[in-house]
Amino acid sequence: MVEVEIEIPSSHPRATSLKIREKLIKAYEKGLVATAGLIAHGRGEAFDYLLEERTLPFARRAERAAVALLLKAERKVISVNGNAAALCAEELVKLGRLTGAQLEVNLFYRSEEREVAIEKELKLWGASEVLGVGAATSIRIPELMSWRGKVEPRGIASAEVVLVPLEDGDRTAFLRRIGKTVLAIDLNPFSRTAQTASVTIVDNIVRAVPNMVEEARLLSRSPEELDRIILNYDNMETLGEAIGFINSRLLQAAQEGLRTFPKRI
Ligand code: PTJ
Repeated sequence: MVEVEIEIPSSHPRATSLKIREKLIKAYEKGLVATAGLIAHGRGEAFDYLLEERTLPFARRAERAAVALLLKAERKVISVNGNAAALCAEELVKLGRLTGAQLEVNLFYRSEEREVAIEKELKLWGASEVLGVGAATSIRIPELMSWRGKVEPRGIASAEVVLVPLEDGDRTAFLRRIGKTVLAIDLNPFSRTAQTASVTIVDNIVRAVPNMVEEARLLSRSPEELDRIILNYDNMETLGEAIGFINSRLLQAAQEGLRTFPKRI
């Protein structure tokens, strides 16, 4: 099927959201994104809509805590799937460089072609090494039924801290059970990933990762801050605030009528 490319004028009220969709579709056509990745994005969009499509204070706090944990850890990995590579490869590479974290391709819908396409994309943005590609993923975590169980010994298998941007359910709980600190980026605060991560960033990956890059620049200049940030962080509070925000937004809409909900439309 041949589809017509559309020009999105910046004056369009949904321009940012539409441009993100276009980016994802292009990456899908290049073989980076799984078909289900397009559906997953739609679920994320629905939550982002309720979160006013902006980084809320609880998300910024989680982003700062996640970066502090990355900076403190000796062995840390940023797990990269198709959607993450499509939406913020450049920023993920920067975050890896600033925090010393390795990048590892880890896919639910694994195929050699997608592994290589994602590796190529990350290298295009300056990654010197990308783990998790081809035969290097020699360890199979038996408790994880999906292809996500295929990991690299030098990477996720031995990391203390793993950042999982945009993820399906099982892996986070398992990684926590075996003692790893898991940092998740997930717009859905009800998801199993969000509920089981050590730090849950309820924010769109397209805002969260650039914010984390900014935090990494700031915090690497004040390492004495890291312990305090980590100690004061409470993930249950973050999840409570995220759900509370959605709840109050819906309540307001119910009380005042749809005219005020959402304000941007
Ligand atoms: O590339 P692969 O093969 O590893 O597959 C990746 C997908 C995303 C298809 C796979 O992990 C999957 O099926 O994920 P789920 O179960 O749909 O979960 C994705 C979660 O990410 C959902 O909770 C969404 O709300 C959330 N999400 C979607 N888009 C974004 C997001 N969170 C942050 N930023 C987004 N842009």
